[in-house]
Amino acid sequence: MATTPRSSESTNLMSGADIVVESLVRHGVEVVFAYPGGTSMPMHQALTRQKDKIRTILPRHEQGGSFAAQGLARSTGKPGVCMATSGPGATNLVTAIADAKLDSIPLIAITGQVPTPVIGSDAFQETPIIEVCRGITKHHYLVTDVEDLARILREAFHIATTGRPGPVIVDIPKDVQLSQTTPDFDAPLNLPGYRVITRHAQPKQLSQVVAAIKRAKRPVIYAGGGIIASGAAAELTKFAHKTGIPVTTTVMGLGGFPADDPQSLHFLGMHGSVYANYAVEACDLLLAFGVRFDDRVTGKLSEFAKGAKIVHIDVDPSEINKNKAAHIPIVSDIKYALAELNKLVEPCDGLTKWYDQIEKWKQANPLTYDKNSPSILPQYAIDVLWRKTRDLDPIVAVGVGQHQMWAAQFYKFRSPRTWLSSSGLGTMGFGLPAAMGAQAANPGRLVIDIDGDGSFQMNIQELATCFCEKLPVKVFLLNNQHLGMVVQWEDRFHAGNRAHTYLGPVDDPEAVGKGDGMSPSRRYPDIVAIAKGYGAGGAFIREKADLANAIQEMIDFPGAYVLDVEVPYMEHVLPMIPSGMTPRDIITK
Ligand SMILES: Cc1ncc(C[n+]2csc(CCOP(=O)(O)OP(=O)(O)O)c2C)c(N)n1
Ligand SMILES: [Mg+2]
Repeated sequence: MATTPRSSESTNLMSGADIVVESLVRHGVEVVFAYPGGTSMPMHQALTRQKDKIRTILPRHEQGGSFAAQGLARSTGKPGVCMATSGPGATNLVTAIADAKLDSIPLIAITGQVPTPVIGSDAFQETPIIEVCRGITKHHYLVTDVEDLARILREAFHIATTGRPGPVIVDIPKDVQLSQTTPDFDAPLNLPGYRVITRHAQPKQLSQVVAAIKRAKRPVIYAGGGIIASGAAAELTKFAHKTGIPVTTTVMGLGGFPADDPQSLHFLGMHGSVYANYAVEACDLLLAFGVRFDDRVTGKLSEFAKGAKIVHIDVDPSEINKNKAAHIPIVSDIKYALAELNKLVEPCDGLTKWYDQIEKWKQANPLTYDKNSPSILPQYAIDVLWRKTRDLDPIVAVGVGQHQMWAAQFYKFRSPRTWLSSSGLGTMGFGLPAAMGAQAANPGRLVIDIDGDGSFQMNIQELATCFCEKLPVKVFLLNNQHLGMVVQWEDRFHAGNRAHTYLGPVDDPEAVGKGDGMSPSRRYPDIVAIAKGYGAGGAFIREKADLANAIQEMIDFPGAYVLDVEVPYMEHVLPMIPSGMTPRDIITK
């Protein structure tokens, strides 16, 4: 098919850099997060030529840009695109690429590389980024010929977005960006080893599932990120309502089933609800949909759902029987499988006893906290935030740590793609840039980053991007002045010995565990001053009575805003099943 010339009026010749940008346009990319440097400048120049079609956002750190691309991808389901220069620019993308791999997020990372004649010579800003990323990408390319470029970018989008999604890195030497050719944007894909046979559950397999459901007395649905990735939340909800089977989700699956639905058991695993973990332990049928039996979910694998028949449906065949053998293994897109099952299943009868048991567990061990605490407990803060914002349909991003788990417990997510969490890799610093990317992709929507002070400070520089790019992200900072999650492990497993988990000056008593457990007398750093320095709004609160109004002010503020909430640091995320243990070892106090 003929292509539109961009670099030259009289011929179809285009530079490699223009081919890259034109490919992005043709794949429907509207926003890229790109930080320039010597070897990527031609692509930035090309981006300016298509600025009416693609918004280029300059993050303040490549890691921020790559997590912003993830925020876009996670909130929309479309592939996120980030770009960096060679060497340090490229290595700054590595964490977000690894993160996207573990959470199956479609991410296209485009890097500049030193010119092909000097590759391998330790040239200035040369790193073999493809070698670095080999084990953490779904696929990777070093483009050595401009003739391949248009096809490779097609392949990159195809691979990132089909089957089980994931990150693809495309490394493009500067001379390839500058070379000219007549591109064929419709060149056939050359992927002999990658065939997306649309994987569909077979009728025979589905009837096995239906039969298993009929026989079950204590069934549980264990639903994961696959539900979100395949857009199957509606099918899952219909399936659960039709059969009456209770649903627990993974952290990645939050929003895949409404948390305020009476059939919801909330999330399971290390910090999941007691009743979800007990239900999975006691169930006789485990319907594992779009999950990977991660160790944070299973604890001691051999004990996990020990007495249950396991149905495992996943699009990625390598997940089947990886950690846990399935009695009915099915390789299928979960949306398709659920839609087909919904035609076949009937209401399960005889679940009354099972629900009575679950209700007893719920009554005995609800997700709760000390409502009489004089200070703002982080759980309370999230509970109030949820009540004040739930009808505004916000997107919520989080950092990693206690605040993340409390957000998962107390913000009751109702719909997919409203919860953005670095789950598999657990990357601190994810929250603010992910929120920023979600905001860029969802203008006008309320986007909140529920963050911890440690995590927030890992990508705090993105406040500048939020201000300069007019992305009115709201940071709800649960500031305990500590690396709270590590403090919790110190308390539980190391007799409370503080080992570099206090975020204030080393001569403060808290640095050696001599604080009062509430809040250090001087707070560090001055978060509101930093926020204002970046041009954002900000306020500090420590009184319960001020919380609701402060949240309202945050929402009403026209731009980016940081609400610095003082929370005590002695609070632990409960329940907790210590690593490698079972629901019988659950800690609830
Ligand atoms: C990049 C990175 N470094 C270290 C860790 C280990 N880690 C997990 S949670 C945590 C503490 C997080 O502190 P903060 O963001 O303040 O959250 P809090 O637990 O206090 O709510 C640390 C250090 C991590 N997950 N990611
Ligand atoms: Mg903290």
